[in-house]
Amino acid sequence: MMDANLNRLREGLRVLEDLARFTFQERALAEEARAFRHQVAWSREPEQAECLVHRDVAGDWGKDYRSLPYPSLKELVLANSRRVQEAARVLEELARLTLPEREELFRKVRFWAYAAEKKLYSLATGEERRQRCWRWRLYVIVGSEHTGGREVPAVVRAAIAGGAEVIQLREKKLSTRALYSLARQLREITGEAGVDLIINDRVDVALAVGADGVHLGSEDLPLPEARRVIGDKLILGATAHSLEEALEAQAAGADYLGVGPVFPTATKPELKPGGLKLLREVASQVSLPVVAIGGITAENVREVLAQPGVKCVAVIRAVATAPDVKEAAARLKQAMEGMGS
Ligand code: TZP
Ligand code: MG
Repeated sequence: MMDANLNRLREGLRVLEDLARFTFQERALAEEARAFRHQVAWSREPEQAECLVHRDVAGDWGKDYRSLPYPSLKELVLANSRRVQEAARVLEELARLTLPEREELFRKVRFWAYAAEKKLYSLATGEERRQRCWRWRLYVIVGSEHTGGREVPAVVRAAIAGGAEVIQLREKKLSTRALYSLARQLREITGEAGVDLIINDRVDVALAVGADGVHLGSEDLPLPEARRVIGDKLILGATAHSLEEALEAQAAGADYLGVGPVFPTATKPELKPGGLKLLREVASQVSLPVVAIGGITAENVREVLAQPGVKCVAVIRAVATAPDVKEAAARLKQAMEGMGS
């Protein structure tokens, strides 16, 4: 029993260590796991010899147990955190029986693994959210001020039919109730189409309608507070008008960055465009998906996607105010073909 649980403990610690080291680049966590692994490894005589004497692989029916496949990295994290916690608990109990001087070490490992599980799980869910954003190509922003007089839901349906993979609802003047009710309609439409729905500015409305995420700027809730409110599942997008803002937003926990305005835009005339240079700078210095925004059209989208690391563009007017929304989205998508990979 002791031999089996020491093996289990070391193996589980090694998986957590390598996840921290290679997948998440969390040096401190990886080094803690490594230190514990060395402390619990009875690689020295006489303990290891004693363990080996009692090892009976052929006679252990447990070797035929199989676990289920992991649907994602999260399950890999959970399974191995629990492997460590369980093995540490068994060893702690055995130590109380036969080796009281070792009990404290196993207890320490167990509590370390509870905290490591939380940290690695949160890193794994973040990775999953960002992977989702990396798949976006055409991000269409809609709001009742920019629909050319049409209903927002109709514009959204047409944008999706034309190839938008993500819709952002951006309303600056609606009452909370009106915004909520519109957001609910969009949730239904986007949900049926398998398209992501992001709500601009309003964490509460995003949560209330079960949106996929929320997009925040410098005048909205600070990103760490927003993350605390929305939890692990929702995507957190942030606006960056400069490299400094982009780096800050990344450090503060954003999952993707809306970077712009790239070109001059009548939608936000007060903002000075950062040009393709800003995009290039940001995309080369952050590891998050970058969504280029501001004045993007089917005519200039290829220049935007020619910037290394830029795969997705966000537009308001080029799609939402076009005479034929579906055709405009499809034309943009077509112009994007072969770019941004
Ligand atoms: N943020 C930076 S530019 C912009 C926003 C919301 C407006 C983009 O609108 P358009 O019509 O695609 O130029
Ligand atoms: Mg805002």
